[in-house]
Amino acid sequence: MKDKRSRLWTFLKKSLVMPTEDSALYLSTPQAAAALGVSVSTVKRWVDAGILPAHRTVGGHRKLLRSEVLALVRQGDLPRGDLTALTSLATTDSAIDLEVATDELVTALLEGQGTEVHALIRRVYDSGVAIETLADRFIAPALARVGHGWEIGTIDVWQEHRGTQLCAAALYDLKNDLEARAEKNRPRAVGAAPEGDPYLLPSLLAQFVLLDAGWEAVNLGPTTPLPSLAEAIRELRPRLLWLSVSFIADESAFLDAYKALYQVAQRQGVAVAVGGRALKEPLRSAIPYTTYGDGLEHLAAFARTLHPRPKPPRRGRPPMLQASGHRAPQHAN
Ligand code: B12
Repeated sequence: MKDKRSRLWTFLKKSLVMPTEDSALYLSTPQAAAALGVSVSTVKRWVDAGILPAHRTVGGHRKLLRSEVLALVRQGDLPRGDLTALTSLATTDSAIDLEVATDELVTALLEGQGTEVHALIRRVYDSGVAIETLADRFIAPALARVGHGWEIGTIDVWQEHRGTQLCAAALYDLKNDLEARAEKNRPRAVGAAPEGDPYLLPSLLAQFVLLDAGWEAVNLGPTTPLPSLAEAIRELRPRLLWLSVSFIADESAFLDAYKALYQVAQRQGVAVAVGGRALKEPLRSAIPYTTYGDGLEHLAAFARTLHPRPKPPRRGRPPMLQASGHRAPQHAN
């Protein structure tokens, strides 16, 4: 236990330490070139053209704010090279080991350590891990282990509730980052978990995956009556509906309500993405849908086919500029 704690603290100290030196905040042009997988002269050209925000040292060298470059890479506006150069601890640390991070998250969730949960989730996100990977390979496996604790009787239901709330609070903090990069005229998605399904995180994470993929994503959350979700489709006119189903109280009532909802979606040309632990065979083959996924990586891939992100600029050639000096958004809708 002591060993686990000390590993947790080493991990967290790295996350919580505020960088005081320039080297922790800024990238040199060779570091930025390695991170983006382009040549140093390309980085310099992009800086001079205003594509990459940069600052000058007293000696006149270009230096780039690490967090700004990371934000641009996340937006899909720049190529990805070796992303470890972009993490705030890149000078001393290598890429995140998701298995180690998951162990630490389980400990923090079971002990109810909100600050640690927050720091761990933030650190994984800041390392450049995609939201869908964070969901499928970090949060979901950590909670599966919390659920196992309940199954074997080492924890109680209140600890499951507390763990869920701690994850949700940390995730809401990332939402501001995702919303800050929202583009005008992005397509809309609406989603929820059905009536009687109390699970908060699956639908919340589906929303975040879609926000990160450039959608306006409206999450109606747990226990949403399906006729009301149909009303929301009529009113909000989304291009995509997601339904996350973790618990079904009455299967035949669910089937009837779901089929009515699907008809509304179909009439309005809305794609329907479904998933969640309760949609197992044979139920899944009894329902119509546009796409089904075991995980949110599948939802992200599907969302990208409906609304592709802009292509990264070709190596060595800067993209088109707006009058402001920033890259013109290339979304069609
Ligand atoms: C937290 C929790 C609860 C909390 C929920 C709190 C809340 N507000 O959310 C509470 C305490 C209410 C609860 C209650 C119960 N729970 Co519970 N719970 C969990 C726990 C620990 C975590 C669930 C979670 O949030 N996971 C995180 C999400 C992100 O992961 P996920 O659900 O796997 O979702 C992934 C995929 O399904 C998919 N996905 C999900 N939605 C969508 C949507 C789309 C479009 C796509 C493409 C993909 C997709 O991607 C996600 C990310 O990878 C799980 C353990 C586990 N293995 O998950 C047990 C678990 C689900 N619960 C279980 C049980 C038995 C119960 C109870 C019956 C008993 C109890 N524990 O009190 C009740 C039933 C209540 C009810 N009416 O359903 C069992 C279910 C066993 C089974 N055979 O199904 C589990 C597996 C625990 C266990 N190991 O036994 N639970």
